[in-house]
Amino acid sequence: MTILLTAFEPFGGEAQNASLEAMRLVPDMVGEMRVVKRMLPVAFGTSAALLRQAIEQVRPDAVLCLGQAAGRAEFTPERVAINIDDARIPDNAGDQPMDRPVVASGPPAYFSTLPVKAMAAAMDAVGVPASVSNTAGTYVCNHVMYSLLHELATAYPGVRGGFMHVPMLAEQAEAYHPPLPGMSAEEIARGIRAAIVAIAENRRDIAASAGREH
Ligand code: PCA
Repeated sequence: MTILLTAFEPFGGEAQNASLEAMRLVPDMVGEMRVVKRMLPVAFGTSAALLRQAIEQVRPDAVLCLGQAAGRAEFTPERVAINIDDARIPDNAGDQPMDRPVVASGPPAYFSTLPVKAMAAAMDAVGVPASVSNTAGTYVCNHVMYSLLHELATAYPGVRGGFMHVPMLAEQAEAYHPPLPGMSAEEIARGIRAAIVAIAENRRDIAASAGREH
């Protein structure tokens, strides 16, 4: 089995992106999964097209896109992507869409087709905190997740895909006042490895509660 793993370049004035630094530490084989890595730009205009090209070249069995979530203390496999681009800050190309659909004729939302609950449980089991998230935001990460799931649903039936946000690196997080939660790149890579194993081992998600009141 092959998994396409993507991470983002730095954005928002940061010199690093935790997803990219951690992805670099993930080995090319994780259990039975061959891991093919690609970096995506933090740009509404080009990120989805580059992801589509990568899927066409690699022909993976599953796709896991990674992004950094400043302020989150846990790994958060995302349950859902919504059909909206609404940017608080410009992307790296200077684009700042407001209430623009990701795909004009697309459905309002797509659910992840990765086993998000099994991924969270597997990460917890190796000692990295994780929980299922019900919002990927409305910035480039949600844009990429929605674009991915639309592409898989329309052109690659049977290929599973989804998105996971990871915490910031400790050195990035320390620069904030008050400091944000952070982890080492090694620890983030450990979580990503556990998530990949869970994807390989769980064709269907586990039955577990991951609900929230808000
Ligand atoms: N995080 C941003 C975009 C790139 C990244 O790593 C997001 O959550 O949308």
